[in-house]
Amino acid sequence: MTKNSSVLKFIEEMKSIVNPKDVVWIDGSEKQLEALRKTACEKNEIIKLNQEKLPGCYLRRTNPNDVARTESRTIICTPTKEEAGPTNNWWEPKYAYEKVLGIAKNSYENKTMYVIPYSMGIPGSTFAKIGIELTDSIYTVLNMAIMTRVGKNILDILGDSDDWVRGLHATCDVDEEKRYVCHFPQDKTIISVNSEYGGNVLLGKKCFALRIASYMGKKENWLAEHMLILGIKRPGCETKYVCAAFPSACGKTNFAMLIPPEIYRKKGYKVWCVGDDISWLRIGKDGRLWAINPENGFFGVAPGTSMKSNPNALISTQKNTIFTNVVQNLDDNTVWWEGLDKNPPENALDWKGNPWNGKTSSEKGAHPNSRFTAPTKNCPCLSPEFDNPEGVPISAIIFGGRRAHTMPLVYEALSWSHGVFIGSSLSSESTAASTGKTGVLKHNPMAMMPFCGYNMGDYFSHWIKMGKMLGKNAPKIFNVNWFKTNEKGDFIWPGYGENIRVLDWILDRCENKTKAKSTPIGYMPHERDINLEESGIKKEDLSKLLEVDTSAWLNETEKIKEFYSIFKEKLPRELQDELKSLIFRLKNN
Ligand code: OXD
Ligand code: MN
Repeated sequence: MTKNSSVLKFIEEMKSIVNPKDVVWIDGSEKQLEALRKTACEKNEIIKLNQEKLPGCYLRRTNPNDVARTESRTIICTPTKEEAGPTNNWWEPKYAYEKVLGIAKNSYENKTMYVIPYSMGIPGSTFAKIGIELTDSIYTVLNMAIMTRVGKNILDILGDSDDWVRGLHATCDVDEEKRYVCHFPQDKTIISVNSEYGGNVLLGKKCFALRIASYMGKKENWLAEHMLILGIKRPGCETKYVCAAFPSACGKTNFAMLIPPEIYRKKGYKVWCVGDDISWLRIGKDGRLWAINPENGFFGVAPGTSMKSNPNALISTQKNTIFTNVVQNLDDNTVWWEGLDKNPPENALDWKGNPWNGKTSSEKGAHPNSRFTAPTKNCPCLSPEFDNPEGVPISAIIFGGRRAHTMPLVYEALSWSHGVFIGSSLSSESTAASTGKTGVLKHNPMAMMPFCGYNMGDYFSHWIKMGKMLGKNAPKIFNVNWFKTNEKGDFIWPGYGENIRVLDWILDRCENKTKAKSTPIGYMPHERDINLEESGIKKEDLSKLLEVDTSAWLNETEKIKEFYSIFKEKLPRELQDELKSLIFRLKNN
């Protein structure tokens, strides 16, 4: 399929290590993909679902030890430890290559090597970058064919260039003790062994589009971020776009596909989804910040997705979708997960494939991190700009976490560097998207902690530098928190579609249509400026949501100080100054 010598050399090298029985190039054709689906069904790697109710849909059960990203075994392999920084696992590259290639050795024996040429972003556009993933897993091929733009045309665009990201995925024995996801940013190389779970093996996603791309962005003056992109059409205004960074499973997909409440819809509000997980941001010719979603599919968390919580996501999963680790309803060969509806199947198999009765079982049927891999094109609110190779201009950047206390519903940064400070001190209660305990408060700067491919102190400096380059064109930065709770532990803010009320204020601020209140933590809305019309939200609840508790905030600054200390001299002076100024403002309020 190609004469590109760097591609052929890489494949030969990897072949000599993993030792496949044959090599198949993925050309992107429906015919080839359909044949692969058939083979995977025959080998019981995937299960064909009811094709009348769920056309083109399949189910996959992964090994129960392999259900989430393994952060503790995700490694940045740079010549020095300092380049990887204090928040990443680090291995010296020579050691890493020997170790993981040693594990992968002969692991393709009697298996086919699939070569997947793919593009992150519209093939051939300024934003786009090319990768080639080698894998022994058809499930991985089928997922990559949804999540990225795959095919022969990518090799044509690549031509003779060796500017592409190398990827080797070896399923091996799915042994969790030998599972590693290694990144070599200098070599633009990713090697993943002993997993078959999405985030560990769909190498275009977190590995390339965030870890390797963040490193490229630093060198080339752009940003690769863990951010959704959405467009908001307000009556009488042109559509404006915002990016938002939330840690995994904090409702990013729901926010990206928000449906405004009826009263807003009647007025003419509409939200368009450009992306739900990753943004690549560049300074455009006009000096503004422009963003694309480099992916082509959604790899969304299934539990909790319903016609009520996110009809756009649910509709996106009704055709040509791969479900992973959800319940299989044996009566009609469809799927189910907790939170889909109040009618769990009685005659079913749980995510491990064991008999399961949703009416009587006390166990969950779907894994909390079970997923759907769905084409973006299925999304009813997909932005008409999704395929625009230039991307969309960004008016605001929003950070947010899952915080029961302290963080108000919304506040605005005083400046770009204050916004970088807010992003860098983002923290959230942990969820099931990665292995480890849930419900623990963790720092997660820009929601990038598990995804930054280099020293996070340098990453903060890069953000500061981007702000300087953007100058007066820099978008405003905001922080939101949908998850504040009352004394009983219940969420105060209803979230979901009602979040448009906060977006409305954010856009008013971006367009200089409303004044804000100055507080020690930043600009905040006057209560009258958050429209509660037909929301059922009480005024006193809004006051609680907009409260700034000085002593809780001073306590927060202590935690930030402690977190910052890990970056030592890499912490940019601007962020130290922002922390000092915040403490000063809180003490002198
Ligand atoms: C994801 C994640 O899968 O952030 O998007 O974990
Ligand atoms: Mn994510």
